[in-house]
Amino acid sequence: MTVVGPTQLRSRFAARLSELYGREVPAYTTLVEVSQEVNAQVLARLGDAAGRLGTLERVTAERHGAIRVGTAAELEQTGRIFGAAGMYPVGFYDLREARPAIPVISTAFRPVAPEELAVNPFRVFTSMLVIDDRRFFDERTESELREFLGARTLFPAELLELADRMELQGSLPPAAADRFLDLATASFALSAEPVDRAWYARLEEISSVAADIGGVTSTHINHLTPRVLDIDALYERMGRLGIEMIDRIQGPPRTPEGVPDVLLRQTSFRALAEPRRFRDADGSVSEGALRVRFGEVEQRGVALTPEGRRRYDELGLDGLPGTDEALHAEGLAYYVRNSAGDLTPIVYEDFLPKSAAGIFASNLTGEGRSDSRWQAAARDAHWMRSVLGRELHDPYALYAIQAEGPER
Ligand code: OOG
Ligand code: NI
Repeated sequence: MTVVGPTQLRSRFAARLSELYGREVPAYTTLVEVSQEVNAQVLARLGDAAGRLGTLERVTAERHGAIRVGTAAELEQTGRIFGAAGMYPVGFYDLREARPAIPVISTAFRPVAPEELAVNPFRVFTSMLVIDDRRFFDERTESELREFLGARTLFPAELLELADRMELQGSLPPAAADRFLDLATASFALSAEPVDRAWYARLEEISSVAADIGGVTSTHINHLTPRVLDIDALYERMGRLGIEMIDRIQGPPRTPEGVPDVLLRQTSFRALAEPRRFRDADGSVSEGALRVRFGEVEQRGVALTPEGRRRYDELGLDGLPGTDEALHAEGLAYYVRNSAGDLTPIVYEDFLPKSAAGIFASNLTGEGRSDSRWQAAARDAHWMRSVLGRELHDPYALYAIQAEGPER
């Protein structure tokens, strides 16, 4: 009987969630199938060069998910569950600054060591509602949200105990690992619990993201994203299959053949109407539908340095040279030199706030409402670190270590 370590737990967790989401949102399965067809074609066309941003095994298994929570305590618990699977918080994103503004702050849980990323880079973009931000929530709504969120339990105590045991001991016996996976996967399934119609509608007027988080008694995967090696080919093919995609690909434009891809390009299909049960003021329960969950796909390129990123944010791709050698020599992107002396790009493992806001926005049901006369509630990376009770990694520091090799 061999024990289960965090790496295996993460691979199995990603596979279990993928299976769950495929059952819940069948169009996701189509997206995964089309991604795999496109990846096979790119491999046939480019041969070994197709693997320059990760092996085909890595890319085929690669997923990111998104979840949304409501309180600091829920975020801390999320950190423990993902920590058990070797996924740690990286980066701080403030989507309240986006247009339209979304009342959340976010981080991404992911592996940080290159060997772990190479095996299974599963990452989960995790957002937390900022209920004391007066631009969105008045005093009464804040206190009602506090009460509603304080009364719910997202994760059973047994799951948190197993997670803590895994982090403390570095492994779990097989039966305990199975139990962890059952409980963790179930925590992210769509709940059949009726939604309070009036409460949900009230929050939805402020923001549909606020309603999705604070209007229901559980959390759920909001989307799950496979990785594709040619997102333009995928976009076109999904259109031909009759699946309505958002109107554009977010992030940098397509680069000409031979020019390195940078950062992250993403697109999604629109949230689908899913049957949900509602409870009315008189206590009666009826069937209805909500459009919340969607499918997304992404293509990843080389990670940019702070200077490369500054140029990209200011000038787009025009601000960057078109070869690996020049990107490396000018200190604009991260590479490692392999034994043959060639440059291997370091994959961008994180997210882009503008694209994230675009992904959120394309699936909002209404404009939402915010009052700019109020000050923003103060939130930053330090705040998030203290809530998580664990290190909040700086993505650039991780890429720099990867590029330079471990310090001796
Ligand atoms: C998260 C949206 C951000 C991405 O890929 O940029 C995201 C959400 O909808 O909860 O997943
Ligand atoms: Ni996403």
